[in-house]
Amino acid sequence: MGRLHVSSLALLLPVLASTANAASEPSRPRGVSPEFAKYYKNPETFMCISNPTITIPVAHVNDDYCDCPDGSDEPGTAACSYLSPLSPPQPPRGQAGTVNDSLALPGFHCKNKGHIASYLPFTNVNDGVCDYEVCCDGSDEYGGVGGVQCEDQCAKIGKEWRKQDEARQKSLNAARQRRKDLITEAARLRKEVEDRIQTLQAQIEGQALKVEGLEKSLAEMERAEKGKIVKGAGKGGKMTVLASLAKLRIEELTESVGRLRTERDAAKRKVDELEAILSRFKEEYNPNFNDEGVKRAVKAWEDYAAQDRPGPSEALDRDLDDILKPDSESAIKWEDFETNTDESDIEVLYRFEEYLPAPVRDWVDSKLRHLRVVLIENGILADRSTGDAPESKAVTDARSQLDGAKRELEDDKSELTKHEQDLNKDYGPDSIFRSLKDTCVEQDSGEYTYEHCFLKSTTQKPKKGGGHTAMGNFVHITSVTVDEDLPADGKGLGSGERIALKYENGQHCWNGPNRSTLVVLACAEKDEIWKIVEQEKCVYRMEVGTPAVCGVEVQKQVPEHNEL
Ligand code: MAN
Repeated sequence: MGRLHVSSLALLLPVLASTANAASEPSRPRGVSPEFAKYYKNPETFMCISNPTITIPVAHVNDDYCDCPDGSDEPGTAACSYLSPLSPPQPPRGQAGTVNDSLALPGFHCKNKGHIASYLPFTNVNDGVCDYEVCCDGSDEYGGVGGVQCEDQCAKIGKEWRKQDEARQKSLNAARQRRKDLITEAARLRKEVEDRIQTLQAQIEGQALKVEGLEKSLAEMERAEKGKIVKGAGKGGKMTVLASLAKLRIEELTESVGRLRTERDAAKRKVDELEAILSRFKEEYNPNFNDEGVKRAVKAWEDYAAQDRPGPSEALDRDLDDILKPDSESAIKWEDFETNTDESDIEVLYRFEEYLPAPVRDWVDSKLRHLRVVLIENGILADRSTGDAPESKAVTDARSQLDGAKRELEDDKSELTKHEQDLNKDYGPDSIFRSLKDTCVEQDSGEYTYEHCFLKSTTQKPKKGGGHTAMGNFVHITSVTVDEDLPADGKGLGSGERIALKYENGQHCWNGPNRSTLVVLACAEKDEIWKIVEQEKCVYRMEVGTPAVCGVEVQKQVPEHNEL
């Protein structure tokens, strides 16, 4: 709002105490707030507030001459304004000032009826300018002879302010609700992590037992393997070769049987078709035509049809089906022959127990196995299961099962560590940033579009295209003290302690540091970037609005050692 400038002559005019704008409350001199009224009650004398030993006649209050060292005798003029702090006036203090040459009063009190009372710096009192922004009632100017008459605009200004305030309150309520939702969501996400931790812990317990069991069974299998006499040097004996040749041959034969069956079925369909034609021919020909050729043909067909020609039996077809089925139960289990088949033929000969009667053979076999293992384990017999000899499929399977189980166990353990660390991470007040994590907002500024992804990164994207520049990755939550005028739309930091997010180690700046960004947050109805400043080369600061910080009391951060 513009200020009304008037002749400076008015400033020279003496101002009478308790005259303008205070008619309804004669006991309170002009410019005195209810808070300080008690100091001005005595009808005879006035004691300077901070220096009560100094007393002056009441007539000297507001006489435009500064008598008290704390300026308290001039609450309604600018006479003591040289004592004034430059700006802004201090908020009302419960207790009057005690330092001698500083003002006892926070400023000139404007009653602003119909709006909100406030203090104006004494330097602005009776200066010929109506300071409606603070004093909407115009009481800051002496309206007497030669003074400036400022009309009371509180009704209009107050109405407008209330309208805006209502909108502000509405927006603030929406922001608060959004913050509540974010907190609920954050708690849900945290619970999810806690549940996952529980599941993983149980899973890890079970998995560890499984690994233990598999280790045991592998060890047992390997031990049993050592006892097998039929281990070869790994090159494979004749049995192996024979088995693989037989497998190949059988595969070829199976393929041929399949092909032949298909051909047979096709031929049969053809014969059936031809037989149908001839049969119809016999039914339909005219025997009265004495055509010898036709008669011979009919006779030949009758002879052919009279013969008994059995077709392929269903049982045979079923057998063929079984042979051709790749997973048929009756199929030979080649793996049984392919594994462990690296025995040498000589070794087969040495399995003499196979020549013994069954009961004796079993007994001898078990004793021999045990003896072999003992001899191997005591270094008397060479361990032929080691070296380049391939191990049995059973052992390979057991090993790969064990490896798989170990891998799963390790995966679960590292996921558990990740979640446990996450629970200890700082996600801000009420863990609210847990629900905003990775949420991104963008804003154009100059030749770039800037992006901020909460707790993740900041990025600079050239509007004309081209590569993006990383401006930092999230490091920690901190706080900063700010002191800025709040714009009319409320989209700014204001003053006080604010939560800030630090992003470091972005793309290296030529002839400079790695890019970094400090994102300072203030309350807003929705997440948005308000302002981006490159404070120094490649050191950025973003001002971001978010409901996440609405109503949050921020504690001032203890400065880090290197900042002292
Ligand atoms: C780019 C941008 C700027 C930065 C310069 C430094 O142009 O990242 O913000 O100042 O590089 O060379």
